[in-house]
Amino acid sequence: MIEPTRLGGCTDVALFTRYAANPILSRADWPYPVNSVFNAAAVQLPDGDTLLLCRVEDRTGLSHLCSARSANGVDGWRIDPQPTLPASPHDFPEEIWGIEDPRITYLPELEQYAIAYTSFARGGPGVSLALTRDFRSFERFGVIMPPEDKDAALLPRRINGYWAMIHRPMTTLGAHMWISYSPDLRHWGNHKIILEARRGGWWDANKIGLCSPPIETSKGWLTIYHGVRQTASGCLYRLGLALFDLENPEVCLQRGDSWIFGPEAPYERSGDVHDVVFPCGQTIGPEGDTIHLYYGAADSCIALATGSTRCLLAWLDAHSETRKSHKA
Ligand code: BMA
Repeated sequence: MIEPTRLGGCTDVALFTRYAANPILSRADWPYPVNSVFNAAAVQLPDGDTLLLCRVEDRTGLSHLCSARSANGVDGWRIDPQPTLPASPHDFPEEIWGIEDPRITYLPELEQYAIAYTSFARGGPGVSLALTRDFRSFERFGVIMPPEDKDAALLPRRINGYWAMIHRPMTTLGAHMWISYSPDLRHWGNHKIILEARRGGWWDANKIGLCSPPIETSKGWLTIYHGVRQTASGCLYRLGLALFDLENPEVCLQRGDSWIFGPEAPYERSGDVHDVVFPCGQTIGPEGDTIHLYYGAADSCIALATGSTRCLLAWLDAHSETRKSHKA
């Protein structure tokens, strides 16, 4: 668990610093022909390597997942020579149009990594789950949240005896973040809204969704989410912060009032889909504070930005809607 030791000395102007040599991975790096690589899950493996499980869109337009490993998490990526986790529509028809946007959570109780990802078929996007120990063989659970649902990640431990998963169903209520619980990772229930998209002119009006898996800190689950604003020239994807209670993650303790990161660099502003920053994973530095945030940029490449857990918590203290309703 990460302790916020010192809350002073943080700049609230730039909470994340882009890596100077961004993007760190793009289609030119791929060992087989692809259209784009983006929206990667991230995890630090026991041998110290950073593993990115990248969404790769091939030239059929459909996506699969492919691993890239690096000793420093920045360069020297070793990319699997073929798809690591291809869609498997024969056994899982909900994957007929591919699989997308994974999030990885290590589950110490099972000594396995849980990968929540979007499976895409005629009914729309749903949430599927797979477990793995090594990112080479996978136990696939199939679809665990039916369409339309996406942007899912598990919490790393049970809450009151149940696994917990944050996800984003589309309902008649809108595109809000929900939490659901399961005794066995297969059967999910007790669904509750935990954070709502705001309305009107807000930066996170229209749609919100979880980005990377929440970070466990002593103050709560520090959560980066994306907010979508529809404009006359398309959607703008930006990032915001919220903090949820450690033992009752249905309770939003704080929600930032403005976005903390948005498309500015050329590789974020222009690509297959303009004006998108979309993180699905992060690793935490050995000192327990530095966040290495891996994000898809403009649905075309993978970029890296670095921040501080301590500073994000300090910023939330200064800029959140604490004690106000988290609804707009
Ligand atoms: C979202 C997801 C992401 C994508 C983003 C922008 O709905 O599908 O995979 O990066 O749109 O196109």
